[in-house]
Amino acid sequence: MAACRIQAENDSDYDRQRDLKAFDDTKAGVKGAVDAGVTKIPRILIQEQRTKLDDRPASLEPNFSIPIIDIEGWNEDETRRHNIIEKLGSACEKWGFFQVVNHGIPSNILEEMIDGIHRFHHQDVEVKKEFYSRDYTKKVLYNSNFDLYQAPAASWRDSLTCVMAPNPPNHEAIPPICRIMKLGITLFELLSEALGLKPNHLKDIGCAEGLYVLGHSYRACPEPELTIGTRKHADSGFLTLLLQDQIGGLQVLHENQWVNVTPAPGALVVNAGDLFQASLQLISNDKFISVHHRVLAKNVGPRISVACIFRQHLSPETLKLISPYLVPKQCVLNRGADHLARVGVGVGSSNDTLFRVWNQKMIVSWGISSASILCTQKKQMRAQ
Ligand SMILES: O=C(O)CCC(=O)C(=O)O
Repeated sequence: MAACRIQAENDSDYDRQRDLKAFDDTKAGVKGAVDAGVTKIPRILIQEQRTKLDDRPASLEPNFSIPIIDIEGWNEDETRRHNIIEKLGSACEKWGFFQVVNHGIPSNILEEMIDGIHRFHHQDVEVKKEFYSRDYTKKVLYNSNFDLYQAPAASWRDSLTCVMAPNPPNHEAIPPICRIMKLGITLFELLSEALGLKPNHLKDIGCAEGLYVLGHSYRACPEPELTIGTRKHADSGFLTLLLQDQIGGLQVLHENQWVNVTPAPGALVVNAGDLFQASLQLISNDKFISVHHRVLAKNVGPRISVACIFRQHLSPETLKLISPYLVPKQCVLNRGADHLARVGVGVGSSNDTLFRVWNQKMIVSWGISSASILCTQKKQMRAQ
């Protein structure tokens, strides 16, 4: 049935750009389509190019589940701290993902975060339209699919985006986010130690300075098998702390199998991003991995999640230098060594695929794209 619909829609005169623009112009996102009563999902949201891996069901193997790590008392007793550091290190090495419980953020704050995002998405479209934008220099904006015009298929998801640090948007401080930053700093401290570094190392190289928050809403979908909530990707930043409600749908790619990240009450899901893996490469010899994950569309919802991503936002005033770094050859080929020299990055060949940064400087916004390419190469190598 699903295959028939995809085939029938494979006609050559289909004007996808027109449909994308019409969808974007509603400024109402996926919720708008649901409110309009769609029973068949719009074509722009159909995942036509699926691979066998995309369709593989989640692993039922009982040993395959994301580690849940209790960090209560991490700062109270040396043995306990050591134990926690070992567990965090091992989770980042084997999975690139873990869930953290007893992290000190009260459950009512977590519930309030979920409710706040739900309330935002649930508002009248006329109110939300004010925020609808694709201008990513804005600190607060809402849209459906940040990559709507680039992705092979749109995802069944609307998102509110807020750049919370540095320089939070100009209104009252938001306490839950302050707590997320505090927890992030704690994790960076423990993860530094897990790598045998000084506790402040990751904080000192700037990992905890930028915070980018995405509040997603995944509506109940009439044809979940034809689309996806969030397509397979790895995060571009250093570390992501994700709060999800109890509906589920998040899956992690582990040993070539999709594994459900089953919601655990009060837990935050944590994963290392591309920038983390790449910037630690020289120090940790690829110990911590940034792995692919995705969110399935479901026929129940709305599912709400809040992704708090530690990374610099791409605005000039927040550019930051980090070092040392490796630049993938492809980036050098794409951008040109002259361009790199102009932005202060020297390159020289170290082997066939990687170019080492000579003057040990890297601009993070540049780093995000090169880190992604570097990590994609690594992921491909791991999959072979
Ligand atoms: O909604 C989720 O559970 C995951 C979202 C995600 O992967 C992202 O925002 O990058």
